Amino acid sequence: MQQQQGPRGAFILFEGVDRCGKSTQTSLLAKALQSKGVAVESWNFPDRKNTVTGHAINEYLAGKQDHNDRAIHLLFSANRWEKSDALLRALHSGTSLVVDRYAYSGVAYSAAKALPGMDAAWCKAPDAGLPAPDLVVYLELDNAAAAARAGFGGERYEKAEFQDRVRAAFQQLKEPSWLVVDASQSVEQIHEQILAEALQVVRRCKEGQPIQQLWG
Ligand code: Z5A
Ligand code: MG
Repeated sequence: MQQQQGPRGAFILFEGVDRCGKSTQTSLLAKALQSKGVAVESWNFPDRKNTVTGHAINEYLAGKQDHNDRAIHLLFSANRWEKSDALLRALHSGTSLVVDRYAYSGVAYSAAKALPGMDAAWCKAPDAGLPAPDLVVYLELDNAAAAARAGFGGERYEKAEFQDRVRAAFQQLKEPSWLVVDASQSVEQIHEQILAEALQVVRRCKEGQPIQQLWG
């Protein structure tokens, strides 16, 4: 993987269980950074539209197509690898990326299935070497608060009991560097906490902080 020095954009990632507010905060942060003159794009994973794997993933999540559990895990990972060159190009061109879900969701949702031979170490392996985010914002929301939000859709993983296991899997993945935010606060309160940290990360990346690799 190409490693360049010099000014670059920042890779800021939102993770968390369903309905914790990732898409809401991704969009707010991208707009706020843009209004402060930062070149920024918002991305989300899985990319269901612009990739070879996206159609298969979409059919799987919609429950229209079944897949072997290891195979679908590898497809989600391949979906990230498919976008990794474009992701690096964007960062090196000076564009910051605000990203909704990435490899941590990949591990958490697959490990939550608790299948023999598919522990977190197995789940992490195919994503090793991907560009690592410069900041992971984890939106923490408990069961009761999540349940009070707009209802689940009809997708495969949108079941309360499964979401509990996903939450537990995220707890295992948490790293000390993550910005953990109480997602039961108001949209604006959450946004303000994240914006301050994001601006510092954007500054450090502009100063040439090197891009790391997962799970290095
Ligand atoms: N998946 C996987 O298995 N493996 C992988 O590698 C990857 C993903 C990358 C993708 O779903 C699915 O793929 C997901 C994981 C799996 N499976 N599930 N389940 P997605 O990301 O496309 O899901 P989504 O439709 O965007 O839903 P979400 O991510 O669960 O929601 P969210 O983005 O976190 O929340 P939101 O849409 O911003 O907000 C939800 C609602 O709450 C909405 O009505 C908001 O207006 C409201 N909201 C937001 N913030 C607040 C606050 N602060 N207070 C009150 N209400 C709020
Ligand atoms: Mg979302």
